Amino acid sequence: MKKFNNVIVRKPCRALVDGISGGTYEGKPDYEKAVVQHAAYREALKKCGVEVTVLEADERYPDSCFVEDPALITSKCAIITNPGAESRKGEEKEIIGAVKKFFSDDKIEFIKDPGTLEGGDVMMVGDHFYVGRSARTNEEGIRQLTEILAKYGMTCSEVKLEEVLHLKTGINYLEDNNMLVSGEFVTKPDFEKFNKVEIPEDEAYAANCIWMNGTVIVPEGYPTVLKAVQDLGYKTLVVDTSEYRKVDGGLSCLSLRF
Ligand code: CIR
Repeated sequence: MKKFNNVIVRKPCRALVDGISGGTYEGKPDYEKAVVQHAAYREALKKCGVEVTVLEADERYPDSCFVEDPALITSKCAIITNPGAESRKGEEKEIIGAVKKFFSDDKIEFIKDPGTLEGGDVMMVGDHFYVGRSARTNEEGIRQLTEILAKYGMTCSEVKLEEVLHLKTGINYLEDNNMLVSGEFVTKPDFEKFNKVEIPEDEAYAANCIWMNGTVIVPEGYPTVLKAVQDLGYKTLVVDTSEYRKVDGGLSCLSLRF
């Protein structure tokens, strides 16, 4: 079975209240609550048998706790991305140090201007990567990613996004051919071959669950999704992400898993 051994996270900063929000969810994050929720998230990850590397909060970047976006880590190489959102540009430089603890320089690749790409737009299914073309990830970013992956014997296909912020806002792979799908992804032909579990609209946020070594971490407050995941035979852990949701962040956004 596939196994993740490591996870990188970054603690939320006080500036999280100024994180980018598309306005889908009401309110501003409560920093103190976000801190408590982050600690619970780290504990849940540890229960799944991984070593958790914790980076300190970085007040210069309100969204910097969403470490999934400035890097993409595969089994063969790490790719430092180039965030498309103005206020997130620079986060990629701050993640390199942590990535270097796990990868030698010749296995660290970079997405460069004019290409932009955020890790939330990339979904790994074995050695194939689905990449969402979004407001954050452009054609050139996808071209560079495709070239990098090919160098390591891996493949990539583009998915056009119409409604969501990032690809993984609406679709997540749980291994074993199982995929959680919501909204625009329910009918996309790209994912026909998978066992798609359709997420009801009022629980769309919970399409962003994470598979961690046989256990699936599900956000708190989504009973239909929790039951659907349990019915697939997975052990589950529930983590409250209410403060991150206010700035469009989900469970996957908060970590790099490899
Ligand atoms: C942003 O808009 O960039 C953050 N407020 C949320 C990032 C969520 N990340 C993700 O989906 N991978």
